[in-house]
Amino acid sequence: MSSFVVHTIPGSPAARAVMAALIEKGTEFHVAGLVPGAHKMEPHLSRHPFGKMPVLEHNDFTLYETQAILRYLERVLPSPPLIPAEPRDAALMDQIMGVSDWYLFQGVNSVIGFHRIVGPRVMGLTPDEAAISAVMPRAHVVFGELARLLGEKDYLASQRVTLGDLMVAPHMDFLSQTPEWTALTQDRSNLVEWLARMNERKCMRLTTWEAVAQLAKAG
Ligand SMILES: N[C@@H](CCC(=O)N[C@@H](CS)C(=O)NCC(=O)O)C(=O)O
Repeated sequence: MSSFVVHTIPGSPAARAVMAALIEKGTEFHVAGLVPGAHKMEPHLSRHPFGKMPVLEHNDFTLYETQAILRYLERVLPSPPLIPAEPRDAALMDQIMGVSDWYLFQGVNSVIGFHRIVGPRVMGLTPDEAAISAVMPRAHVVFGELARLLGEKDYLASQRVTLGDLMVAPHMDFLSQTPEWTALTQDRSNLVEWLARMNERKCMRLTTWEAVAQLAKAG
């Protein structure tokens, strides 16, 4: 029987994208929960030499890097499709996945999400307001571009949900819980509506931090 295992610390937006894809595909999976710090030690380093999450195990196959995992899931679980058939929509989805990795995650959510949510919740840290302020100009560029790409559509790359939405939504859900969200979404109400649309989907409802913590406990 086919089995999917996601290795992660609960709360990881990247792991949430992978679990969301599995849920969109209607496929069962297990969460192998890591405690903070365990991702920098064996046995996790043998799964992921860079000490990050998520890692997907599918039977005897182990894979890391969120984009690679998402595209692998699309190949082994083609239905329902999460990559548009139309070449330009597919290219826009790829572009959005790149924006998510390089601009939304790195330098925006890695700073705001860390200082506002992960640091205080996991490490008892106080938010570094100067670090947050410093990334706000970049965050506005990212939000402006995502709002432009979304336009009047229901989803970021096409009228149907794609891997691009599944990568971006977990980061945006983090940011929506911070005081910076109001300024970042001012005059970008399409992004607020899109996130509400995403958060109504089962794939987001079943992968909140708390829900994943429960799944990790259940093994
Ligand atoms: N490029 C990697 C990035 C993975 C990544 O940075 N994951 C975060 C959680 S969302 C992580 O492992 N953070 C812990 C750390 O960097 O020590 C991917 O797409 O999978």
